[in-house]
Amino acid sequence: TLSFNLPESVPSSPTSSVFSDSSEITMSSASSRPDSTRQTSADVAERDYFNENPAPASLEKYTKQAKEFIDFHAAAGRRVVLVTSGGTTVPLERQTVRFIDNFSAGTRGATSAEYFLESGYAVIFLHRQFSLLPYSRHYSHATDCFLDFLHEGPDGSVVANEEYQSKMLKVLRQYNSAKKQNLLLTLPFTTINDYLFVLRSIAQLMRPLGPSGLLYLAAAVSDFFVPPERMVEHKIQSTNATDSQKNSAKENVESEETFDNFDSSPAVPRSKRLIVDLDPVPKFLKNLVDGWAPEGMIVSFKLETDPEILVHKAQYSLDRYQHHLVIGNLLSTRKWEVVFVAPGQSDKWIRVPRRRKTIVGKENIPDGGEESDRPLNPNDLPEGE
Ligand code: PAZ
Repeated sequence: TLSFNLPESVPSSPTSSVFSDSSEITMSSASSRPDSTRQTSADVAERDYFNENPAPASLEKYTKQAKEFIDFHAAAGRRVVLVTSGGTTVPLERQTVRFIDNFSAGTRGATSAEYFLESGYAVIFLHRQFSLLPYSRHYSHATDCFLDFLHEGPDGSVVANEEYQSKMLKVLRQYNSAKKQNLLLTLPFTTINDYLFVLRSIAQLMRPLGPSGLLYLAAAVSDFFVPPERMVEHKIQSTNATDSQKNSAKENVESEETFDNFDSSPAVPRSKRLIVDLDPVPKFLKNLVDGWAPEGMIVSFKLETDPEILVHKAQYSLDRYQHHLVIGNLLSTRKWEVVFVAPGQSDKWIRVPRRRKTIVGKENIPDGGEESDRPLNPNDLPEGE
């Protein structure tokens, strides 16, 4: 998680610096926006995707909640950040029994949201349902069960265990303070489709905020999905037990005919395998930068597993989408180090010692963190995480 050193007031010009001294990265509004009347391939992809895929049932409700939240904080001159967090699912069936998922627990997003609140932002937390949430994250996944933090007091009340009390009180106060001031709006999603619809809607609502609206895209978003025309209604079957009921003998062919040597498991007839055919999810970062929130400050994340390609991919993303900052991280070291890749800046690695558990900004580094121009070797890390 990164904590930003922020200016006291909402910036009035489209250029503002939200990073501290040597971590400073100047964020300026993307300069060369395309002519708004011209239809680009990104516009066509957007139109097609949002026409062909069903809007989630919650879209209207979330849009209304987000609008009220944004209007409320804009009127108070407060900066607003949209933090996206957690993984998106890719359903394989309309009545979904099976889906593809990814590793993300929402640690980055939930922790970052706390730092943004501490820095004076109002936070819209668009997160994967049941992933980590700001404040409760300290307890929800920290032991086998949150009840391990509690015991019964002599008078029959529920009491926090002695060793957790001071930290729990601090976290509880921060949480209550955020709630009381209406500074945190949490909106859950599950599928990639829910995520994209709500992201677009909120990003568009943030447009009037200009550069005091920050989009911090930490969610692990699927690159592939099953398009609606190829998605089956019911649970995919693994046997032909229902074929005779459903079909004539013609369709009830489950035989060696469909056997092939298509891949490395020819011992299993193709008809018995589940072959999943996915389309690419359109890359909507371009649409977000150019159309949904063109004056907003946009920070995206790039996750890789191969250290050799991380910075290149982050740079590629920045060149392609022309936004303000890409934060790169490797799966194996993401809790201890990240790299900042920003226009006109040299790449900057920020890391903390493993025991610290979060990546923070420079102010918080002195107890052991450091900055450098090269990544850690994941093999050098101590055992543990
Ligand atoms: O949720 P988490 O803390 O386990 O992981 C965070 C993260 C690695 C998903 C995030 O830092 C990130 O890189 N998000 C973008 C992933 C992507 O390239 O799509």
